[in-house]
Amino acid sequence: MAELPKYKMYIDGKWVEAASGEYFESFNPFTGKPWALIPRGGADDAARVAEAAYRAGTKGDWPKLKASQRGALLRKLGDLIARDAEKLAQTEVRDNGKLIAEMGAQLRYIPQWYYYFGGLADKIEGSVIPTDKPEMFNFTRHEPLGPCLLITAWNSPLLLLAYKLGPCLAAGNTAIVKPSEFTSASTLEFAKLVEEAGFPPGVFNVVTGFGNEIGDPLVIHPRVAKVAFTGSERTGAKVYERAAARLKRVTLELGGKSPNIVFADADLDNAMKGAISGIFAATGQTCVAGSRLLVQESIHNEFMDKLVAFAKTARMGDPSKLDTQVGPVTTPPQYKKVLEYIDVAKGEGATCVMGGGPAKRPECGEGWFVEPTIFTGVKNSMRIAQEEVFGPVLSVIPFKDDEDAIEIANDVLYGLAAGVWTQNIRRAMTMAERLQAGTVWINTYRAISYMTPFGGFKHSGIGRENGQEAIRSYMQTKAVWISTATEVPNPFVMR
Ligand code: TXE
Repeated sequence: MAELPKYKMYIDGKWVEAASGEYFESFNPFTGKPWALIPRGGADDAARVAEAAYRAGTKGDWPKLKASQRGALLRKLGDLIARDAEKLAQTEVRDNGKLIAEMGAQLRYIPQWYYYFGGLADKIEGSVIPTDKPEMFNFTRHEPLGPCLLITAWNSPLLLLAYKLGPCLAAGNTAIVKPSEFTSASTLEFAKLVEEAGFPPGVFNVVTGFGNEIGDPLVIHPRVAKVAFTGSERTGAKVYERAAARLKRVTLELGGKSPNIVFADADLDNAMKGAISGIFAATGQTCVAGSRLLVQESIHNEFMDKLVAFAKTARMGDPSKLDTQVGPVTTPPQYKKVLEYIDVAKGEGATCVMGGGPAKRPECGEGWFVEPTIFTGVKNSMRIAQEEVFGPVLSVIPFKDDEDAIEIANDVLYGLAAGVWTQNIRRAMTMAERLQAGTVWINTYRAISYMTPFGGFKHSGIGRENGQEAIRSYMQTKAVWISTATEVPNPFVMR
């Protein structure tokens, strides 16, 4: 068998192997076979990259750059991503099995993050405070935090990175990126573009490996000032705890169990497409998946007939083909988890009206495919209604009226997103106000933008990414006092 291509990590402007010299395999979810070798970083690599990122943030060219020069570098990086969007998208598809149609669109959109935050870099202004102290000039500066650890998940590696890296570098920090061990290749390809854009060495670094081997040593490393994390609730809580003990800044973007609510007065054809895009797009592997479909009782049967008929037409198969609609699940543990949840739902007494197991179709080859699955008769107290599956499994829960919908929708630990389908503006506005979620979509689903804050209520996370407020979470405020008095007054009394 031909030897697999070997990737290198990017530390301090150099392409390096792990200190151990070890590699691990990255798999293609469509073929189920390994296609690349990724360096297996560990504690020594963590120490090395943390020092490099600290050095680059305190000495050398980066801290000397003006904010507009940082912005120009980010915009140049945006241009390079636009140039190589297709190639990067193909790498992501090979690694995470998501559709080329979806990853291509994402990659063509990602440059906007670097243009937007590049533009924001030189618009971060402090203020002059008309202090009540006599003979005193008082102003504020907004300064970077230092090395930021950006930990990403496997579902959309470069998009999740853009959420973090744009504001991180615009604010003048340095970055250490730790992509998921399942999908490291696209971030390593991306590092080549950062190098080409001309960022000084050590400003942007990528290390690869497993969470407990290189992720944790970085989370607790004294040089790391902030951790920005996207992943599971469980790992997020661990990262939070480990970082809190060392008083680090943390932002967390975790999972969800988002309600997608269809009222009887909705345009039912549109609502049906919204339900599909909420759960079967990206094979359900998205943090905002509308995995709890709440349908008003009076239209339940009519709506379900429409939904099932449409869902049955979904084309499964090779994610690198443009007309494929449902691809494989990204990882073997995820495949196992999704199938286990299907069994849990059956055991709990939910009715499986579609799918309900592995997809053994010829077009699915040896890949990790699960049939698009729909359960009706789900009670909100069931595990299948409360826990994140992160796969193509939809739980349908009937509701009576507006109050009932709100109660069911909010009765969950998560609060990342919610969808509402109605033609009544008063109802839409009430829902927007009362749903406990960081994002509420009315008559649409899965819309995101670099301009719009994104993040979770409750267990879905801490802090917000995207939009102008994101940059503040990568900065700290310093107050500067300058005395214009000719004499220092009584030194024993506070001024
Ligand atoms: O996530 P993890 P996994 C959910 C989804 C899925 C589950 C598991 O429900 O089934 O998470 O996925 C790094 N210190 N989401 O196992 O473990 C790890 O290497 C520091 C929701 O991939 O949370 C990877 O880079 N880092 C999610 C990242 O954390 C550690 C998207 C995420 O891994 C670490 C993906 C440690 N101790 C999965 N342990 C979303 N919010 O969209 C692991 N990591």
